[in-house]
Amino acid sequence: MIPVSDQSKREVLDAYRFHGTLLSMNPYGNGHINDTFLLVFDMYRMGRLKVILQRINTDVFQKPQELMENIIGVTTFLQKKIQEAGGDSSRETLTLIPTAGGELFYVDTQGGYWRAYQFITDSVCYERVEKTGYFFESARLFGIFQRQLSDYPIASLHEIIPDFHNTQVRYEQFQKALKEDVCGRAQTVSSEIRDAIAYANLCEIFPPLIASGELPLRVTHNDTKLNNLMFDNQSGKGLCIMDLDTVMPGLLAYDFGDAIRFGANTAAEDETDLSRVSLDLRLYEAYAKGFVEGCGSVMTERERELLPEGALVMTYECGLRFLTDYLQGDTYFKTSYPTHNLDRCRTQFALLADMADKLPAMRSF
Ligand code: ADP
Ligand code: GN1
Ligand code: MG
Repeated sequence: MIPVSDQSKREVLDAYRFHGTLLSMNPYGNGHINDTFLLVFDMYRMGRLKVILQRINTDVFQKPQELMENIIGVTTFLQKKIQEAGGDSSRETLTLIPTAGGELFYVDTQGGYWRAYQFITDSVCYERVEKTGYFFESARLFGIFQRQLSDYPIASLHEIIPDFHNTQVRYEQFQKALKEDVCGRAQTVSSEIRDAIAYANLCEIFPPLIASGELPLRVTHNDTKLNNLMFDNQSGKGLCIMDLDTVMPGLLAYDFGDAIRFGANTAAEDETDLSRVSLDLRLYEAYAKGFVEGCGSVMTERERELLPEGALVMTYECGLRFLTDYLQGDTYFKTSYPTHNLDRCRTQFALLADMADKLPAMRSF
């Protein structure tokens, strides 16, 4: 993606014609994909108002109109459900802000796609699990999200990134990147390549279960990192699920597994001291309880049994994706330094090795 230019910023601000005086517009959050900005406005006697403005990553999301159709569909559906349940839909789900012309996204003259969301007020987003109770809460909320979307018209969703969690396809993409080795990096990552090959049998777990109908495809989030949800400041309860770009048909095990991969790791996703990386079984158990409780009767017995496998497969797949991106010259994930993707890959494979040892314990919960 080309960097966001001042010209684009001016255009998008013109298009939205937000009320109030703009006090600041700064890059915000730690997402790996979109360009996110926090805008703060002085609303005269009414204090300050925050807005999230995002430029969609169109290298990753090549059909941004379809992406926005999904998001409009899902947020409208959730708003209705939340209101019917007596909730506050402006805090419990995302609300798109229209442009002055009434559109829910804006295309600048450089072809950049922009959208604006109301900032979720009185809430906090965590990059790491600070208390076990928060992790339980995040799981419960992702489970409730599942339940809320259980009657969403699945066929109306565009498959925004085909094969997003098709680990077999991710493996093929890794093999292709390895063969092409466009940056000449393959020779420096032989140990990671060995790991990628050694765990490749994980690719085979889910496809037959989907094909046989043993596991149903549901409307899943597919990117359930802890920093994709907000907690209420006052109660500490899970409040709002964000980053709806990858809402697509998927498995419950994917949503469960990706959250474990990120949140139940005793170290950060890009930790360089691998001795600090492991699966925290207490956090695993808390998440499993919260997710089962949140999903309620939506989750089948077979889906529950296969949650631990979801954690292994999602961790493996993410490691593969970081390695593939490293081999391809860091074109997909945002990185802060040259070996960032490699460091991320290493943590995922280290975590995976620990998960493989702890699989019996994970299954016992
Ligand atoms: P990415 O796809 O790049 O991960 P996200 O949609 O997850 O982008 O946004 C990045 C970060 O911005 C989130 O982790 C969160 O901290 C913050 N954020 C996004 N939307 C909102 C919102 N409506 N209110 C408050 N914070 C938000
Ligand atoms: C990306 O957008 P973000 O930072 O929430 C990625 C996820 C990965 C994750 C790894 C659309 O999530 O699939 O699991 O990075 N999102 C996309 O941290 O590829
Ligand atoms: Mg995100």
